[in-house]
Amino acid sequence: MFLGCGNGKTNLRKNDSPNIILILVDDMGYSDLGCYGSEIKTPNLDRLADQGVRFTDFYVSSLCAPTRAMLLTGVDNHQNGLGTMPPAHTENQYLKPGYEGSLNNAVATLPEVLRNNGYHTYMAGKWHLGHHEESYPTNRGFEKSFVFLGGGSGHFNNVFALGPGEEPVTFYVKDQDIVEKLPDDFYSSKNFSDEMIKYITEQKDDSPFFAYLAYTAPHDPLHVPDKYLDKYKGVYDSGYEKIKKDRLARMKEIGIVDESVPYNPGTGKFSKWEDLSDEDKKSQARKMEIYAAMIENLDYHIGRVIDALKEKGKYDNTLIIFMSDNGANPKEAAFYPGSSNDFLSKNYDNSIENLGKSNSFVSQGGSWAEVSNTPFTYFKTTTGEGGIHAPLIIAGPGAEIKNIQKNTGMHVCDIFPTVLDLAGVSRPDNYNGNELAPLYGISALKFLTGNDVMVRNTALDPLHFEMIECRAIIKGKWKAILLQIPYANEPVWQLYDLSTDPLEKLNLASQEPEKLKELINEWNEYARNVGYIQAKGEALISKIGPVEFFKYESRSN
Ligand SMILES: [Ca+2]
Repeated sequence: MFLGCGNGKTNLRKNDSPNIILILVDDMGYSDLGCYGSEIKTPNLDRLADQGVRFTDFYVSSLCAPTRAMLLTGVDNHQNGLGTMPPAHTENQYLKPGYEGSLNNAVATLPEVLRNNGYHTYMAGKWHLGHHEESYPTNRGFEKSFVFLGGGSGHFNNVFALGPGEEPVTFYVKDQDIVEKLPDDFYSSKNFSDEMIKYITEQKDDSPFFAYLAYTAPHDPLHVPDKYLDKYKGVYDSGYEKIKKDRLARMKEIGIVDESVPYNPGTGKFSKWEDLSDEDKKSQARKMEIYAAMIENLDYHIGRVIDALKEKGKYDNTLIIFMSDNGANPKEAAFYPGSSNDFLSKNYDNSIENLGKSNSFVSQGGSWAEVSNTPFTYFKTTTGEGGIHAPLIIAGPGAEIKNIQKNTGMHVCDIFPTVLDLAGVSRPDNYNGNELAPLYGISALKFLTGNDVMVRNTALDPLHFEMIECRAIIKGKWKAILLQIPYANEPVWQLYDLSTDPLEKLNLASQEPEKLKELINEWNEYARNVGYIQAKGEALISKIGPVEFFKYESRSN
């Protein structure tokens, strides 16, 4: 019997608790892995998928930091501090409870709970959950860490901000110390893996470990080491639509999507291949070549971590969870706060022959993002299926169920209680003297051990979403969704039947007004319960600037 860990000083975990590695990748679309239908070579992750379970209906937030906050706490993002993602706060949201912009004191993190129960806790990768010292990973449960604090940066050693508005949060931290200079041969996926391998292999005792490996690839800027630059040469010359069709066919062959799922022409908001000039076709194909190479490189480095576990004899007792934090990103580099096409052309060499190098800055862009999110519509930032639907693989001790699993009702908040259950550890009621917010997540243990047919029956226990004013609720086969302009023509609730229309094409709002009303009422009740604060007016950063904006944590104390 495993008791609650109370204030967490006693060691009540099982003697054979597994090691746990949580691997997160950034902005990778639903169909970008070989085992999810991609032409991109991901042999290590495909092998992992063969050994474990692949989910086809795993839901996340539409943006990086809120997903990360829910992953590490099991608590809804409006209660854990990421009610919105900095720097999107409007003045009426700024510094309000649940909108702190960093993990708040109403949550205990996975590493905090596991460490108090005898686990070693390591992190390498992107944090994005607070940039002041009190929010560093080492102050939120990690024993050792090497992290990038902000939302993104160049992947090589010339650290630069995504845009001038993100400069105050663009830096690396090793444990408690700001890293002044990265090694000359630094590349994000390589060095995060190196660091994690070091933590795991240098561990002196046999206690289990929890390792959070949060890669920044394939988030933009699209950067890849020289050796990988030409791995996908020519592969994307056939254009968006052909690649999308090929992926859909493979997804059907593998069994990721049903035979009945139609080809998705997309939102129509981005270019078609046939409309591009020859020069644009070349640069578009080149961008996707680099994006694909980043994912193959990522898979290679994940393989190195797995090999290190095998060499240490730890692989068999290690549970590995792999996921993406949100759908593929349609925005171009000029979108980031403070950036512009003029700023980019002054600061980067984006000539076609230089793409992928350390002094270039391009993004995947809308048309390719829609390919990455095949078969779904929409993308990162939206609550459309392409924004909140992510690949999820779980393999190792405790994951007895295998193969592709559909209709599981699995949400990112469920990872927290699932990991604790697998470790044989309970979440305390309070932590550091603070009462904790309720868990949104529910444990998938029964499902993973074959003792239940789903994680959550969403018909009885719906899933709710809100980020940057895009909203959604999924209840059984129904999904009500409210998208903002420009993703929708006007911000009104729409209704879809996901069982027959997973592409969200046929709005049933006028045919099923009662059903829609029921779902809107339930979403409103959810919003009230979690303390959602509707954004009013412009983002505050545009008024006070990034330096003032990012002082938020110290001002809230
Ligand atoms: Ca992301």
